[in-house]
Amino acid sequence: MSDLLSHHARDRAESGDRVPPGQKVVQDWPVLTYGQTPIIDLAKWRLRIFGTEEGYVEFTWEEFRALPSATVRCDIHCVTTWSRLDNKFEGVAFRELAKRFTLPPGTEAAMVHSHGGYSTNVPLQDLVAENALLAFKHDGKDLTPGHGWPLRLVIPHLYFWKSAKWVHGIEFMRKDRPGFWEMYGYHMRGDPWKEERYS
Ligand SMILES: Nc1nc2c(c(=O)[nH]1)N[C@H]1C(S)=C(S)[C@@H](COP(=O)(O)O)O[C@H]1N2
Ligand SMILES: [Mo]
Repeated sequence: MSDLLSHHARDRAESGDRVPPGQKVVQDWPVLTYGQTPIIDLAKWRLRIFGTEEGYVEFTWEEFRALPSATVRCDIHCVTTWSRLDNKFEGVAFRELAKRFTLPPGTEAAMVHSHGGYSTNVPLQDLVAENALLAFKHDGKDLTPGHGWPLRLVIPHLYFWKSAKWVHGIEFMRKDRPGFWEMYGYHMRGDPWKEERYS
């Protein structure tokens, strides 16, 4: 499935058709946050993975940063119609992280939890895509606090509200359920090429 997605992305890039319908390219990088930028202490920071066969798995910042990292070059598309081309994110691929726990059979989606209370649901098939990353750097520098430092999700093939900033938890779910914006009517998946903005 993910290979199919990336092939489609490549075909579109080659045809010069890189910007999804209804989007406009911006040169800067807007900060879009509902509420305040949380203040995070790395010494107390934990990434907690729950809903796995193990019960739950936890990483300190040092443990997380010791995992093999990956670089993803991608375009990002916000549902409020801006797109930013040619971003370079560095982090740990979700696929890589997922080698460290076992998902119960029939896991459909994950709820990604952020400091400050934001959450978003992401179908498992989108999390295991080759470009889905838990990112700590953008264009060679640590993320700024406004853009999600120390760690944010990046799922470039979905609208950017799915790319939760300040991630501290990933909860696996047998049955998908709506996160923060999804409860207000945003789409459960959010594919920009299909304009899955609202349900
Ligand atoms: N924790 C958290 N993550 C979030 C948001 C938020 O309000 N809180 N906003 C989302 C939305 S709507 C978008 S478009 C992107 C914006 O990311 P940026 O501020 O780095 O551009 O973050 C997403 N992740
Ligand atoms: Mo957004």
